[in-house]
Amino acid sequence: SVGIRRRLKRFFRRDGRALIFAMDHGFEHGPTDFEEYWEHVNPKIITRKVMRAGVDGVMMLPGLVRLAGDEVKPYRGLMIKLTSKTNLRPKDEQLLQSQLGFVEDAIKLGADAIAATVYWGSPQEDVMMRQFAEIASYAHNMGFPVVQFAYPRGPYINEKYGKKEDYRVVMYGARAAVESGADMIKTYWTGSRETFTKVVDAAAGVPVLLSGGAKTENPVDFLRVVYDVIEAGGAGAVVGRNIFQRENPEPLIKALIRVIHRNEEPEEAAKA
Ligand code: FBP
Repeated sequence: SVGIRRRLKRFFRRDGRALIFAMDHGFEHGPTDFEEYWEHVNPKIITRKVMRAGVDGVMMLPGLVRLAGDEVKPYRGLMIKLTSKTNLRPKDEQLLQSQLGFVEDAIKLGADAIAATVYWGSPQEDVMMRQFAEIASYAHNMGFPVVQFAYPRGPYINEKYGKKEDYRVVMYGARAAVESGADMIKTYWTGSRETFTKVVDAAAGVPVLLSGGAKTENPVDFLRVVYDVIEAGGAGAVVGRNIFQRENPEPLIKALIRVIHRNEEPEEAAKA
């Protein structure tokens, strides 16, 4: 629909690419993720900083949007994620993300897109698939795009493929996201440009965004991954820890923007 297309454009520049700031870690990993630079546990402070540095959009759970949503500039994308899980349970019981909010409330909070996670390959895949279908159906009917965090995960994947970042399962997750109705996909780095190209191909034109991952000590290492994502045809990145675990995230954000929107080489972008 026109509504979906218009709202998608709030995230992407004319080049079809985006840098989105992610901050659902206080729920998903726990506040310890902010201990590297504790001031950033305050969503208003970090959101103000990342907006000033020039990110294209922000992703948060509903409660943080209520606290810090005013810091997201009105012409930038606001992605509200409606599923999560805590890190308080044993790892093998964390293979399900549950719904913690509703599309209607996210729309009232100003969402431009609605996000939900599916752990493809998890023993609880069925629950998340149905949850995603319900969220997507409601959002699409209201004219809102839906983002799927399409993460292959679970014991069978580890057993058969060795790791969840194997391109065969990452591209499978991306394809499942497309076929289940996602308008944007967020997924893992597969380790090489060649394999990530296959993920992008499997997504058949639906934008694929990189899920940032743990902070790299050397920012150039992270820029290199994002550079390869772009070269592979990816649409950009959704980045949390690499941004908020630095006291001053501005230089990295500016470098990421140069890599994503100007195709600059990582070393060059880091110097500027
Ligand atoms: P990062 O850039 O910090 O990896 O953030 C992206 C993200 O998907 C967050 O939205 C989420 O909280 C976290 O990663 C989940 O990571 P994992 O599932 O690996 O624990």
